[in-house]
Amino acid sequence: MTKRRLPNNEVITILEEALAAMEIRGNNFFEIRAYQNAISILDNLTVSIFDIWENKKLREIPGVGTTISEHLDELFKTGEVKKFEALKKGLPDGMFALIGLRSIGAKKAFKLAHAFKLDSRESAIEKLKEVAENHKIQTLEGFGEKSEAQILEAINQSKLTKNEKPRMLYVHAEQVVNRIIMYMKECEFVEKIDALGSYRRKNPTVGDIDIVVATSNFDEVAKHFLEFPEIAEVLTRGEKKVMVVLTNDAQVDLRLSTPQSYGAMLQYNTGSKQHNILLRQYALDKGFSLSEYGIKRKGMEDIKEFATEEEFYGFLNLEYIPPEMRHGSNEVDLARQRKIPNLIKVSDIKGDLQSHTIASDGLNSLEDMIIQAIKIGYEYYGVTDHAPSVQTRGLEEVEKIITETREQIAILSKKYPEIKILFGYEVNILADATLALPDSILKELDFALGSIHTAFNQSREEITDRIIKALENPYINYIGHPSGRLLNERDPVDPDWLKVFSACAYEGKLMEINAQPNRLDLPDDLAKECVKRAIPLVINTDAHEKSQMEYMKYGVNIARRAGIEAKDIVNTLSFGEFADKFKLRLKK
Ligand code: DGT
Ligand code: CA
Ligand code: CA
Ligand code: ZN
Repeated sequence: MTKRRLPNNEVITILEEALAAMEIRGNNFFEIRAYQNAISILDNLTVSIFDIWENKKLREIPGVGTTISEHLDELFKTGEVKKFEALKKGLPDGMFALIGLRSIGAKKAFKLAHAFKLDSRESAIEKLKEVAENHKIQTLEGFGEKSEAQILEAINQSKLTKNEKPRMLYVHAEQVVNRIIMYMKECEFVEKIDALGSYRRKNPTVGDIDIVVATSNFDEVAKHFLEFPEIAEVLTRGEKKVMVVLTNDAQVDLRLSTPQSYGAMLQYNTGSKQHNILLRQYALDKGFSLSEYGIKRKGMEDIKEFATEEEFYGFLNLEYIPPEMRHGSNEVDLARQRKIPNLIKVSDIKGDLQSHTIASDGLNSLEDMIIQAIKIGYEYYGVTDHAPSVQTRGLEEVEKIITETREQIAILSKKYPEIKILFGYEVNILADATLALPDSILKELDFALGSIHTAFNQSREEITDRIIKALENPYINYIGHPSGRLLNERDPVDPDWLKVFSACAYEGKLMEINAQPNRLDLPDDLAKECVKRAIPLVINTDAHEKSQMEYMKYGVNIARRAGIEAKDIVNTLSFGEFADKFKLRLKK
């Protein structure tokens, strides 16, 4: 086989299958754990694992030891890993299609695939569904009626949520969650209520909405929930759990908990699944087993309950881990060492450095935007309309627009002395890697950002070159929405991020976290890479109308998911320090 640039998800699948095979073969406990850790960490990367390998930096990733990095080396060089192939040899192929299903681990997948001769990945789930519906699973040794029902539910659920429906944007989930919570609070038996899962972890997109209620009257709360006017279909109704689909097609899982064990319920259902796996391993080493009801000492009957999550983590001798950090990467280690970062908050933000007005494609006047920035309490505000085109308007005309905007800003600065108004432009990085404005114009501005808005499907080399050339221009302060992704619409561009970030650090430039809910760009893992390299970040709303200046919180969510503190974000600094780090060129 020839060398091929494997995408991360394929690398993860290969490792996951090897891990499953090891579990069946009964490999040594420490080896299995090392794989689980490595998978968990690699699964959180957007930076290409292949690129890291090519740059000989695999060993620098925490959790990737010598053995695993050697196997990856073999994988990238030859297209396969001999040891993995040997491990999988003789195992029914269909089992590998089953391990993604909820509640099915490697051992169950193997038993099922073996018993029902699931030899092909393609048909394994379909066939399993058939035997479950014909009640053949419950007759298998080690399986019962209950696990058969669970398997069927897992199959149906994986179809409902993961394959057929697009994931909701976080903002849309937020609106649904707010309506549900408001409605549920009308019921007197609801003592506490929270939305958990990916929503609580502030994932940019949400599959289904998980709601948990603390109550002493399960029955009344479930009844009240079933009368929620937006319900279109009830999928299941159990004593402690109700699953429904709403008229807008969102699936909602409601779980009920006693107030005294609410903390464990919160913890379990917040996830992520990978975080729970790591936490369970950590607890196991201390002789504890975890569940949604509490913590048990191994071998004992008594369960210790926790009303709050803080107590739950505290009992395990861990610092509290904010939900946004529960990726299943190194957060349990950090909590053990009491090194959980003090995550940035939206109230730390002192200015917004990307926004548009009626001068380009925005809906409000510059003055309206400034008034909004003052209302929010900002110390500084940067207006960054799309730069007027020199090609269509001519140089002289563009000069004139800049002079007029300057005059307008001077007047508004006098009128609103409580805020510093900064003049920038969003400048297109063209397909040939040049900028849409000449340097003679760019240098008239207080600052500028370079953005890619066209030719997204160029080759990796071309995209890399475009971003780096923009960073090399002395008048560009930062790159706007660097990956260009539009959630559910357009994939991110795929430059060599390691090269891009090296150039960014070398030039002393910044990267943006764009807070538009369908962008959230840089994504959290790339933002984390920047902080590692001491590249300052700026979080901007890219508001196209004044109400969108409230989007800042969505950008802050991404920074929190990246484990970022206020000090790493330039627009948390007071104006003097900000101007310095942002390399503002104040023109009068
Ligand atoms: P989503 O809905 O696809 O956006 O992602 P989540 O994280 O909300 O996943 P979901 O709704 O399937 O489950 C909610 C949480 O419940 C999840 O984050 C962790 C926990 N959980 C779900 N399935 C499992 C599992 O098989 N094992 C463990 N340990 N925890 C699970
Ligand atoms: Ca969910
Ligand atoms: Ca769920
Ligand atoms: Zn833009």
